Amino acid sequence: MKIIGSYASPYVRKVLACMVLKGLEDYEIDPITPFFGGDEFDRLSPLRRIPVLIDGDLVLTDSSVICAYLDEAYPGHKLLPEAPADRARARWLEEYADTRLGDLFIWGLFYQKIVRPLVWNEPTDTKRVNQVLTEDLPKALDYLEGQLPEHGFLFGAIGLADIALATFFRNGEHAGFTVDAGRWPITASFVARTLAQDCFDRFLKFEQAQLSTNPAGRRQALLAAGAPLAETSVGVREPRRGMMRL
Ligand SMILES: N[C@@H](CCC(=O)N[C@@H](CS)C(=O)NCC(=O)O)C(=O)O
Repeated sequence: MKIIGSYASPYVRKVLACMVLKGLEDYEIDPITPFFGGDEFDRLSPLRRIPVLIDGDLVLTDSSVICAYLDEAYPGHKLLPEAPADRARARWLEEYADTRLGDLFIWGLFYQKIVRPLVWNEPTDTKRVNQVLTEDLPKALDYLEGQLPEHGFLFGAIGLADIALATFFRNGEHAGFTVDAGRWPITASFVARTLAQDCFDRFLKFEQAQLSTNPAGRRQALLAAGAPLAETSVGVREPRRGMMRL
């Protein structure tokens, strides 16, 4: 199996964590950021987004589609609970995470504080960051505080919904955000517990190698950290704008 996408992406991390739970550990990765994808990336990922999963002849994009495929195509740990109402709730929380937490943590914080200055040489939109930190994220955390379990995971054993939610908080951490445990104790402990699981923890060293190096030194740093890098890449040197947003 091949994954295209950076270890620093929450959606890539979600897929990799699900692969660990399914016991699918034999993979190679082309850890590009979407803005550095070339023409071949365009062909594989029509929305110019990561992750892409290549499994034999099958090429899939979108983390939710990929995780659903992995759960249906491969045996082992079930990513979704059995009961229809639980399955529906798990899918909703995955959708809430991908859409709303993605908007806040990725476009509102991580993109503003890390990608804009580094990739585009543009200043952080501090007004947007402040709006996220003071109004939008607190509202999302109020909602999660009423949804998450005080102990353990959402539906018994750890699964897709837990992973889909927790992954965004890792990007929050990379952008300097931590949950205020005094105000949102259930969410803070859920996030800490979930991110401490091996299916997340094992990738942290690759994320750090990815984020602490410039493009010239990145491949070497990732190899030194033990990342199973693909021999070839669909990456290019000059960044290209995505098609979904500016
Ligand atoms: N719904 C997609 C979202 C993927 C996504 O937005 N990935 C980001 C990287 S974290 C990306 O590729 N952004 C580039 C863009 O939207 O132009 C999924 O779940 O895979």
